[in-house]
Amino acid sequence: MKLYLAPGACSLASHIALHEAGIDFDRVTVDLRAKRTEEGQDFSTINPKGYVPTLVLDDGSTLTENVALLDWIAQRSGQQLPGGEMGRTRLLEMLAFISTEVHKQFGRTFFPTSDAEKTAALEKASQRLQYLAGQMKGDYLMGDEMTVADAYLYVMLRWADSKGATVPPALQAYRQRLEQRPAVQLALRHEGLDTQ
Ligand SMILES: N[C@@H](CCC(=O)N[C@@H](CS)C(=O)NCC(=O)O)C(=O)O
Repeated sequence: MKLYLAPGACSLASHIALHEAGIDFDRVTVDLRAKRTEEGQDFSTINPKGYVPTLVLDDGSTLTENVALLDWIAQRSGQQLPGGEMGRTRLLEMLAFISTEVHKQFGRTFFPTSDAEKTAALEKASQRLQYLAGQMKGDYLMGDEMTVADAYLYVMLRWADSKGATVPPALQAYRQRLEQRPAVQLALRHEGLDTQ
């Protein structure tokens, strides 16, 4: 199995979740501007959408979209998902919120058409982080155990810091807790990142 990633990009969420799950995989770094892999391949031949994360499974099939990869990792490992009859549904609800309501706002700050657009996006992202801080159910977003949603939110918190969104104190402490985890440290090391 191969995970195509770019350092510090949203693919870091699946990278962390795969390590948390103890799943064996190879990593391939993609230059997102040139759309080439470190192996010299034209990335569009691997994922015509042109973005990471992309997971090529052992049967050669390709899986894309953060929500799908994170759900697949949770289902495959039977870990990092909340329990109970509604566990998976609640997980998908959380992943969809992070993807479409938080990630999307940060996406607008990477290539804003104006300062006003960037400010508006950061304001929305800050509001949504505030909402998530109020949703925390324990040490992690969905309870006392880490789920794949935490891996995704962790990446959003890194972006929030680098872009200047407001991160509530509860989420700052939560980020530090996540950074104590060996799987998070390993993924950061592999991507050449630190905890700042
Ligand atoms: N809808 C996709 C979006 C993924 C995405 O935004 N990936 C970014 C990195 S965080 C990317 O590869 N951008 C390069 C591009 O779109 O050309 C998902 O949720 O997986």
